[in-house]
Amino acid sequence: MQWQKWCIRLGFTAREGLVLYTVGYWDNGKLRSIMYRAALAEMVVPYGDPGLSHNRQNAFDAGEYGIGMLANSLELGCDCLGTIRYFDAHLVNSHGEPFTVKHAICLHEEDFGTLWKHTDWRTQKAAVRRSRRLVISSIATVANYEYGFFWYFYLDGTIQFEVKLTGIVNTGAVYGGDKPKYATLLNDRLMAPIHQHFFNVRMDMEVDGRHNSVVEVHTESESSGRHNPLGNGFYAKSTALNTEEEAQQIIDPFSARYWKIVNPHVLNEKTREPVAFKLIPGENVLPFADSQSSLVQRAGFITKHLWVTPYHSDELYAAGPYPNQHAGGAGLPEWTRKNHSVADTDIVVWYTMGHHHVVRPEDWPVMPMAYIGFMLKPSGFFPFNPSLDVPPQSPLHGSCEI
Ligand SMILES: [Cu+2]
Repeated sequence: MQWQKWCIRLGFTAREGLVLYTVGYWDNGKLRSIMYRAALAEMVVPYGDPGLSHNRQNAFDAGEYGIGMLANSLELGCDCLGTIRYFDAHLVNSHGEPFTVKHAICLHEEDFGTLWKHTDWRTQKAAVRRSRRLVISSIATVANYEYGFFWYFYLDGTIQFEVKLTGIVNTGAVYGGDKPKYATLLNDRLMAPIHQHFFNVRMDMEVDGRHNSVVEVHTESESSGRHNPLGNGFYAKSTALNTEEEAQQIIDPFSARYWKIVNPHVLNEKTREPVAFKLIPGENVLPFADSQSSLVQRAGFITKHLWVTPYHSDELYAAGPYPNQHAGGAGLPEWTRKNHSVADTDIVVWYTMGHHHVVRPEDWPVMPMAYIGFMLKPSGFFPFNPSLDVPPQSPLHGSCEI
């Protein structure tokens, strides 16, 4: 499909649900590639109650259930508003029989506030443009929970992935009237255990071509001395992540860490720096389960937020192809053991994000939507703001451009 300057192919699989292929952006008459393939690669929901009936709860919602298998048929006017294009998903059940999930994918455009604005204080003249985004979404019901998977494409070249969490929290009975340590009381008979929702998204990157590298960027304070007389200095420091081991990273919000996917062979026409997209983490957390626990052994991908691997056609799922009752160690920890080079090659970027859920009484009996996600933003991919050419709106009164 094409929308504004975006060009994207859509797919849908039983295990991953939504799959995006060949994500590109029309730039001055040339279609520039950004990602070859992107999809949810695994999910796991560890619960924190060590009690008998809860200590084995850790569903791998993608690898065990299949997010695509559980997709809802979306309803116009309920799940999505406005001008909608729906896509059906054609899948095969466990008996090998084909079936169709009608309206499994919703495609629509929505207003997203102000794209950019400036008022010239000398002349009091203002220019303003509205932001719009293309939304590609699908919602799955995994037993008690609902997960919405939303890709957003913006006019300024930004890509966003967001998971929306709703549905009914997992609960247990309360015995003896004690205040539960590992759960939130919902009423005098019912509690909801503390838990986490981990998602891993696999992105086969292709920023302006197949061979890419990854760079870690964080900000440091300048040392004191004559070169920093007023002590105000700080700067962004870049470090190339050349191997799979170096590329195993966690977020660091206090140093404003992000990661750039660069193409060392294509330079920005203004800055002469390699073109890049940056991965900006959102909310995130690490697991609290013991590193030797069955859960962490089987879901090793949750111990790091960033993984980078050289492309391999059978490496699609972060916890390995068959996580159900697996002894552990499969997937990303196994593939990266040989510490391959990930510099200037066909790379796959895997991002793990964890939503931490200390249940609130207000999450009962049905949970208001919670959100977790990340952004991919052009960072030296364009020579300047690519949304300068967005036309002004036609307002009801007056003009958006005086
Ligand atoms: Cu939850």
